[in-house]
Amino acid sequence: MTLSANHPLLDGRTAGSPLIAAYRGEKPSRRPVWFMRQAGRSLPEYRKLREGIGMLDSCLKPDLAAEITLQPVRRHDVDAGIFFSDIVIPLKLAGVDVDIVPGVGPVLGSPVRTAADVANLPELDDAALEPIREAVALTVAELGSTPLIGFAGAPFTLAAYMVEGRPSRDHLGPRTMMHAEPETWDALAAWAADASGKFLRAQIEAGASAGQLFDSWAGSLGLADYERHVAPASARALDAVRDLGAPLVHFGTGTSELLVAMRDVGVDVVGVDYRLPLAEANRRLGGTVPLQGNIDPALLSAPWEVLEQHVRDVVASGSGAPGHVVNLGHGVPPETDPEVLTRVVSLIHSIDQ
Ligand code: 1CP
Repeated sequence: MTLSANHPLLDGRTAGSPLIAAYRGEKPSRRPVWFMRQAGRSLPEYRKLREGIGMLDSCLKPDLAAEITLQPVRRHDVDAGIFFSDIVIPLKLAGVDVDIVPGVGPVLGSPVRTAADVANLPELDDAALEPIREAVALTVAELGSTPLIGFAGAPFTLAAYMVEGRPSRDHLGPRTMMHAEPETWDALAAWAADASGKFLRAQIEAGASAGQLFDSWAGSLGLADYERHVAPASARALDAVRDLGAPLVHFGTGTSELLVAMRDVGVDVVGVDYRLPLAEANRRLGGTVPLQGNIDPALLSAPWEVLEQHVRDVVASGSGAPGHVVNLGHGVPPETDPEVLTRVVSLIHSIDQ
């Protein structure tokens, strides 16, 4: 099935938007910007809505997820909404015992460590994705000509939580498994790819105009491991949505050495973290794809003059790429003053293209 005729990408709402034009390497009417984690704890209106409601519960209440997605778009004049959800939602909807513990992150009741654990993983039933489709439909009905970006976790980042059972720094569990038990690893990565692929497909079919695959922790891998044990599964997740024709973005942190391999899983746009100047990322990629990034989130709390110069440098560094969507080099820190984000958006829109 392809997109329905009344999808925002096909009915004239978002195809000409600055975000989609830049993602397609066309000249946008203004320089597009959005922020990873623009929804969430930096916004007082988010903290108020979330009072007394668990993170995963809030993702599964369609009216709440839609409202939280819309909050930063109304406030900041950003060029896209990012769907409010989490990379572990497809696990939860498949029936895996997972929760997001405040101050910690995703925690599994039983980590997935053996071939039997992997074989026992429940399949994600398409019908379980109904709350996601409903939330996306409510969101795009309000967004009008502003595109919604759907997302999913890449198999490595998801598997990192599944094997460790909780956030970890070095991701030793999954990195050991891919060498010690490659067949178990391949089966786990394929399971995660299929769950993420279905989650992303549900969002795009229901109205998202682009999709971003987050491989946040891929930077803990060397290039050989990435190419051999991870890239095929990431390509498999994206294979689930390619026929829909929505632009696809691939982002991870600490991935300066992986950018070419991350492009080669088959994406239209590469997200760059704050460590590598965009001009160097563009050189490594041979000028083949638009880039997204990469304001250092740490500078959001620096004096305005320092931040302004950094934003201008990022814009100048990205100007040689075939397209540039301004973003942060990772998510908005929760303690960020939201008025600073609004000011950054208006600065970016004011700089000549
Ligand atoms: O109660 C809260 O506010 C919990 C914080 C929170 C939020 C706001 C979590 C827990 N998830 C989310 C929403 C979320 N997660 C979004 C939508 C919001 C937006 O971007 O505006 C998205 C895109 C994600 C994706 C996500 N979840 C990633 C990839 C992006 C990234 O930041 O690298 C990852 C790694 C997760 C796992 C996760 N979920 C939550 C936390 C605190 C974490 C990270 C834990 C860790 O350090 O490993």
